[in-house]
Amino acid sequence: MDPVTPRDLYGRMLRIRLVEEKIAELYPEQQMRCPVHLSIGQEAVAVGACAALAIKDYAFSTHRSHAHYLAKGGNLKAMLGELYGRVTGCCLGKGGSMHLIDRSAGFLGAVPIVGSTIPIGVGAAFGTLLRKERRVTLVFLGDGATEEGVFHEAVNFAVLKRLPVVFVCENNFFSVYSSLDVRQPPAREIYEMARGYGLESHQGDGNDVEAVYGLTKAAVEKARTGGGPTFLEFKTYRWREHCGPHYDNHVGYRSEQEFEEWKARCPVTRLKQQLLQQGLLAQEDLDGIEAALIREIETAVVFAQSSPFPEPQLLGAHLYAP
Ligand SMILES: Cc1ncc(C[n+]2csc(CCOP(=O)(O)OP(=O)(O)O)c2C)c(N)n1
Repeated sequence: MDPVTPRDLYGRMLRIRLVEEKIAELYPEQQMRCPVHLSIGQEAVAVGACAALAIKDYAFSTHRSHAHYLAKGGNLKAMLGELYGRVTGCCLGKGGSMHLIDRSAGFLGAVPIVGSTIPIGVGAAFGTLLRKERRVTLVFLGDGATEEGVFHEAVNFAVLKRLPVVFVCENNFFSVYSSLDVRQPPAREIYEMARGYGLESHQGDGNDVEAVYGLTKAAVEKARTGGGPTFLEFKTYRWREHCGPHYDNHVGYRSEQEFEEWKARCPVTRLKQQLLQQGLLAQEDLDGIEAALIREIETAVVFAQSSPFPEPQLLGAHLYAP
């Protein structure tokens, strides 16, 4: 694996931010007909965690999949093609935003059913162990997914079989409009609950990409050398509405003050300021990185928008394994 620099981490986070802001800008045109769950504000978890993986390692995601897919190296054109429902999409345009997959990048998939990729990821890890591959599987999940039965069954099995899995829980405090206070006991931290299953478990700052990278790297190395699974909880915050391109603070499920406090801790701006202060990058470098990303995204959008829709006969294809 190549060494990862703070500059890389910054570029990867900014790329995801700009891609999702572009999606938010274009979504009201109603050409993307699938629901979209944006990770704007949460980029550090996706980037820090995936930077600790090798390409051959596996990652699994959720309904909020764009950042995970891109951070693992998923193809941007195929992602946007999928959101536009075009045949050039990673699921031939039949899946949409919540069914991203790029096997060449080890991104084995996202599924909209909350919690459902946790057992799929654990199963994939079991397969790598049986085949004696030195691959690590990383499973992204939300705080809400820890309330699903499959979470508990899958974590137990991973511990029992000492599987090479890293569970990365993005705790953004909400399941749609329901805060953690109305869903889980107040004095219980998610990572402590997971620890009860007998696996190493840590909590970290999900808006600090280097902290995420450090904790995940240690967990990945442990998994690769037969040390078994680790659970990591990263607290972070989603800026936009649960599903869609807009802001929804007016609905009343969270306060404007809370939102502003988290926005002030933007993971992208935070690393940018650090890079400038430490003299690792100058403003011209930052401008250059951003301009190149904007060009890449514009090209990918044009590619997706000008791709054909799938032919009707493709509708029934790929439903069953050959
Ligand atoms: C089994 C199941 N129950 C309910 C839903 C509806 N739903 C979609 S996303 C979501 C919230 C999940 O919250 P969390 O796992 O914390 O992820 P976040 O949206 O915060 O990223 C819910 C309840 C679903 N897709 N699947």
